[in-house]
Amino acid sequence: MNPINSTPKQDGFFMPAESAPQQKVWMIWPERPDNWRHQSQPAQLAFTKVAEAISQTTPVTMAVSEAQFEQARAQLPAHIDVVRIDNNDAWMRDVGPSYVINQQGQSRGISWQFNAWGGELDGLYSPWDNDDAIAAKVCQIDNKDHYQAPFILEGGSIHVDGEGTVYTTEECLLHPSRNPDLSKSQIEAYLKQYLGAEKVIWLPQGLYNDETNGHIDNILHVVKPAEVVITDCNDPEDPQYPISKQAKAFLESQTDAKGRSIKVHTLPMPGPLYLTEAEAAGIAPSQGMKREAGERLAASYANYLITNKQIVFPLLDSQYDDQAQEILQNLYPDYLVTGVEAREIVLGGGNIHCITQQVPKS
Ligand code: KQY
Repeated sequence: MNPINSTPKQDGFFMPAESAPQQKVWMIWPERPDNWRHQSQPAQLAFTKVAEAISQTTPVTMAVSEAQFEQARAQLPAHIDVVRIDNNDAWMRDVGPSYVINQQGQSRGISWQFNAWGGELDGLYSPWDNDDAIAAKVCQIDNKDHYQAPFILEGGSIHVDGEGTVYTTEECLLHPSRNPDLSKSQIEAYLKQYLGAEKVIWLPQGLYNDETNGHIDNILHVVKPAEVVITDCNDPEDPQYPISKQAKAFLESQTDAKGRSIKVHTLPMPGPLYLTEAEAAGIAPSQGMKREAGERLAASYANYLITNKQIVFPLLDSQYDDQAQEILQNLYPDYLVTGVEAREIVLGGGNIHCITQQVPKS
């Protein structure tokens, strides 16, 4: 199917909140030896657990390379769909389509341009052509029309409230490795056109040492319109401390697309967590990704998925997991809140929100 030659806003489409009803969730089976240790087996188990957790409320489709197809089919429960799609890594949030809907309940995908979080300047791997092609393939498999956006963006660098507000970070979207030829106001205009939005809220920075250049989805999630939750930090000596304090103060100074003040909830910061010697030893080194023992992990409970009245959140630190669960259950009182062991996912540079992409019901 050819891309549509207009923008979602021109056609009356907008990106719905993640809490809107979903038809399914897409994921990608991990297999890169320079990102996932021990031939990706521990990561494959973690992804299997995430898929199983989501499938309690929402059907899951796993995209898998030809080489890994038999392995994935054998390991995943029969009710998880498995389809062959070539890939360069396993971050469906970033390489998959973001979806928009209209008032008639139709949905369409958006294929953003993808350059592996920074291309030749700052990217994590090369080539990335298979990843760049995934969004259009996913739309084709699901029989959805799609837009081809004329600029670089990863799905994890945006959050929306479904009522006209986009949340993003300057650190990522204004990074010279993304769209150096576009000004902030040009990027903002594109976001409004493609997400069908009216207002963009630019957080200065994302989580400390996040190799995506500070994706919003690793520091903040939208609970409901005019309510967000961010990762806090209580140690003034920690580099995350000023980032979290600035984020909270900044958000509280803003109003959303409908003019409402924004209420900011907080989640504890796990750890701080670091890559261990044993973990580093299991990863095949490569140029783009820093995987040295002692490296600070960009770990955050805010990197959770909302799917059909369920929250699937990462278990990262036994000292704080229960507290995170309780906070999320209070924020989403009528939701099933499911924690999944996610150390192996954070070792790859992201978490549950980053490895999933929801398709809205249409
Ligand atoms: O969205 C994400 N957080 C993806 C992280 C990619 C890291 C690649 N190693």
